[in-house]
Amino acid sequence: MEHDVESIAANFTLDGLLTKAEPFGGGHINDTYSLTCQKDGRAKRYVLQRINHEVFKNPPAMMENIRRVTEHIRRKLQGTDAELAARQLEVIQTAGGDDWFKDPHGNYWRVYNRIENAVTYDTLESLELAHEAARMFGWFQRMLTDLPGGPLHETIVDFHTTPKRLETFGQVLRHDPCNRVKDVKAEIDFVLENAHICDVLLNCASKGEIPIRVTHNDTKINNVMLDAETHKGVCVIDLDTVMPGLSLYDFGDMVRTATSPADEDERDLSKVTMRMPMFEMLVKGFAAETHTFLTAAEKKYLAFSGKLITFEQMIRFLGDHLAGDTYYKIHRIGHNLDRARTQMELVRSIIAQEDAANALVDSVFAELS
Ligand code: GN1
Ligand code: MG
Repeated sequence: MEHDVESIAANFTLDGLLTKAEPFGGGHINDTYSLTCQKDGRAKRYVLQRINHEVFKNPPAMMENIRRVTEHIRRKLQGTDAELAARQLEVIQTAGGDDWFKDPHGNYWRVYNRIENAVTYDTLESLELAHEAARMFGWFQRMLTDLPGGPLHETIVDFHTTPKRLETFGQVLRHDPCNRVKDVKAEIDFVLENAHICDVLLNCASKGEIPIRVTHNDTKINNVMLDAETHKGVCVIDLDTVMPGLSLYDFGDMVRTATSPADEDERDLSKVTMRMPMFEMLVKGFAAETHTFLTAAEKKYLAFSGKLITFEQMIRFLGDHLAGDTYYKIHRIGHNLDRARTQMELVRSIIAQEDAANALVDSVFAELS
């Protein structure tokens, strides 16, 4: 292992004796380890992470957000569903009472409880799973509509400010540090052709039609944990980017990650498509939890948000490819380009089905009202 995980783990108030530490998970940003402790013949597991402080510039502020959000959710659930409350993420403190530990190299670390008997999926195969996963992200937003204590910290500034993403992309395009622009003309043309969609939601927000809410902002479908046996939603994880945002960003990233049967980096683009029945389940699941508080504009742009967030992700992956793969972890040469191409294909598929998707959204909300 790259880090001295055992001595780092020793700084946290773990319950029992640490017996195992191993790399865990497939996130693109942080380094994650699974920890197993033993106490009285019983195993207790934790998740240890090194926070990528190149990406998250202020880890203590991020951890303050996460503490506020997780405590609020747990407190609310304790009154209604104590069993579910016990299966939420909890920030494990250091012996000194901090939510993070800074090692001598300047790395920030944190520990969560491991959510047991729960599973995640990178792609979804059943309609029931899609409904439940989307309901959970809607539930998460609903749980946080009354978060006390003022706005959360912006853990990454302009994270979903798509016009800014486009601007950054334009800079790397002009600079072309790795001489890769010449090989991706078709992808660049696609970005330029669709650039006009970037500011649609922000224009609505500036007119007051779409409110700023507490949102998750990284609603990859594998950030929902479902009970391993019943497949009922348990909790939402990866709270690094929970901050002020638009509800539609969360819906959009679900469309991106749950409607296609293909992985995010699939090279066979014929497999990449927005499956309308999956989209329908996402709408129904999300709407079930949110229809009471979403505004008319939020409902209107639900289908659009899938296109926007997938397009934004394409810009981010393609930009990182052109920049020389400095942001996302890659596991092969051209990995970010593969990822960008999948996003492009998915945007195309969403565009081809846009009218049907909009009609479907309307009918789902009409039924609920
Ligand atoms: C990153 O680290 P991970 O896998 O949760 C990224 C998301 C992207 C995603 C694409 C902080 O998420 O915004 O949508 O990769 N997180 C950050 O797979 O940039
Ligand atoms: Mg993440």
